[in-house]
Amino acid sequence: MPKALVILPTYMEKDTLPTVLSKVLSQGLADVLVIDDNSPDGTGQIAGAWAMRDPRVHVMNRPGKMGLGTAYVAGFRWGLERDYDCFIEMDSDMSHDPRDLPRFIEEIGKGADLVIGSRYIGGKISVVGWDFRRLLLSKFGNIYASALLCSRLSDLTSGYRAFSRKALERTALGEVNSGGYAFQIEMAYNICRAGMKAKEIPIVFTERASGTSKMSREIIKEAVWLPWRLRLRSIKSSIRRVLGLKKINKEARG
Ligand SMILES: Nc1nc2c(ncn2[C@@H]2O[C@H](COP(=O)(O)OP(=O)(O)OP(=O)(O)O)[C@@H](O)[C@H]2O)c(=O)[nH]1
Ligand SMILES: [Mg+2]
Repeated sequence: MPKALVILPTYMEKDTLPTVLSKVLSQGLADVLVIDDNSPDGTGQIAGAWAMRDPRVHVMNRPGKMGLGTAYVAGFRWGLERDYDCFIEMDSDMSHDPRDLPRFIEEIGKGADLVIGSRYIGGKISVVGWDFRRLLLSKFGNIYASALLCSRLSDLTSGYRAFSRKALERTALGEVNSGGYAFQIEMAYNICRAGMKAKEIPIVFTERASGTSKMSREIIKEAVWLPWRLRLRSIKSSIRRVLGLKKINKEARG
């Protein structure tokens, strides 16, 4: 079984983090890295106290709110420097069910490079507690991004997912600079474009019971522009490749 690390980014999650930690750890399948951005509600201290009494828990404290994307990149780098083979992203607000963990780890063990926990497999919607507006935003966002990026994945923005070590080693993490949902789209796109194996498994997403969402207008705007930015980037790299080939051919002839 691959050695797994669950990465939990936290900002103001003091009410839910203890439950998430105990449910994840009770599975006995993974270590945990909490990445806290100096939450004013003391979430970082809760995580720190937990790490003192359980060697499977690690904490990275950052000086201020720096965004979900950079938190995950920092977590991936931390895990890559150690001997983990499976890196799992999970929200710390109990929206993602820790009982799904074995399925993610199993798929990575079977050779997948990216396993996405999808809320929309087979045209179904597996979300509990969202109002119609929020559902529409998520569903439309996925249709929009998939269409522009020609992706067959049903849930590009899902934040419950697992990566293989290979997937992260082959991704230029320094070039991934999205903050919110766009980060999830960008990572999935990079991995699929590199020809690595992506798989979706069904999950049920449950709206957070306490705390507040960090979703903002900026995060939505970033996700709207990202597919265009990615398309442009791939066109540029194709042009560079063609020009490079032409130059090599010319040099070979001359
Ligand atoms: N370290 C860190 N964690 C963050 C940051 N922004 C969000 N998070 C965490 O990332 C996870 C997802 O954020 P949420 O606010 O739940 O966003 P969401 O799940 O997309 O939105 P909701 O469905 O409204 O909950 C949660 O565990 C947050 O605490 C950040 O800037 N830094
Ligand atoms: Mg959430």
